[in-house]
Amino acid sequence: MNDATVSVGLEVREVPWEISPGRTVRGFAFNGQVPGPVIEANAGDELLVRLTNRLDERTTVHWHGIRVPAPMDGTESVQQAVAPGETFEYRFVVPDAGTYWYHSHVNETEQVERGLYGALVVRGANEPVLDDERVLILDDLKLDAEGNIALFGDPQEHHAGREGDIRLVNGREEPELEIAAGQTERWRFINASNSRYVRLSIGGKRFSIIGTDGGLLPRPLAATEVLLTPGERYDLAVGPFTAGDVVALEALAYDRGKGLTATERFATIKVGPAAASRADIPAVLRRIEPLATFDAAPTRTVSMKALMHDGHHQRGEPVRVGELQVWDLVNETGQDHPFHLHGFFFQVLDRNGAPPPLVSWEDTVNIPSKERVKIAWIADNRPGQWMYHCHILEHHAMGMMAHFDVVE
Ligand SMILES: [Cu+2]
Repeated sequence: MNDATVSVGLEVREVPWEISPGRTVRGFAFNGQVPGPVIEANAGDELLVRLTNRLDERTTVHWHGIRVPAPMDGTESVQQAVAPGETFEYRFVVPDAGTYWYHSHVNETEQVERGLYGALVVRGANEPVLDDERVLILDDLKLDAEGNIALFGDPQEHHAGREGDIRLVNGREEPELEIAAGQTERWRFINASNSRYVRLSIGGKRFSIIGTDGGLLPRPLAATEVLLTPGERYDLAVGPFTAGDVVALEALAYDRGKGLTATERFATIKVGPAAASRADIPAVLRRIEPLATFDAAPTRTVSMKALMHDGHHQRGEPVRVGELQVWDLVNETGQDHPFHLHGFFFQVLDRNGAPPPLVSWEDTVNIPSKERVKIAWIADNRPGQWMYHCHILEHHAMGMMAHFDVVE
């Protein structure tokens, strides 16, 4: 593959966002659409994004999961937020294949809820062959009695996170999806919700998990459900189905510490006439070297309780380039928190006393209430200021975050 430059213009402005036929809310959009355009590149390409802000408020774009240089991370600690009428140029290489996303990182609770998010798909040289591929961005929306996006800053949301009753796939309320019988497709799922956990089920049918946040797994993993917390991605090989089947794409009941939810539908899958399949998913997808063993001693403990209660301006100890980090993420609180590390991938070593079934690269991991998750990572040579935070956007806004430096 020849490394190329992919140039994209992103204009942010207010738009009427039609979430279902005849039902429109006041959205914020990249290039007039929610989600924003799918940005596609090959691993090694340079991405050049010219962001123009036509909102009445400041904004930035964070490239969630991409190993960008620190000044390109899109947070207010590494750049000045882009003022109304101004432009900013993001320029970086996308080194790793996978399903990523981009989203606002200023006044996120409102800007992301109003639609400032989109997918960034990076392809590698040896991708499995499937019959088709689609990006499915899951989201929800909280409306008031008049059908407008509900006011922001409800004190209840600070603690529990903002959840709405409208469930969206690619910006549309409970759409119908079509797939040909006999075919197996790659569905790249992204959870762009402010705080909704999605315990995803496809009518209870079996699928294969082939990728997570940081690209392909070592091998496909059969499953009938997968938990997508805010910020996370999963690539699934879905199908084959039988002609005439109608299957619900839904979230199963889950309790993230605010009560057990009901099973809720995101979309309906209608299976059309059969088509020939060329899907070929190899038994081995790629090789991932483990960074550390299951029982590696932690080099640092990160307490979700401290992160949640100590408020803004927390600083973690610096991280030295090339040094193994083993972080024990401890959640003493009464609710789950999705922990997101900016700019670097980690491997989960130990989830409450057991290793995960496969080694994988992640940038976001759920830390269930009263549990602990041990992760390992090594900073490659991208010094600068970085951060980690809870990806429940209301928790992040409340200050559930910390900055740290990567130093040479
Ligand atoms: Cu949280």
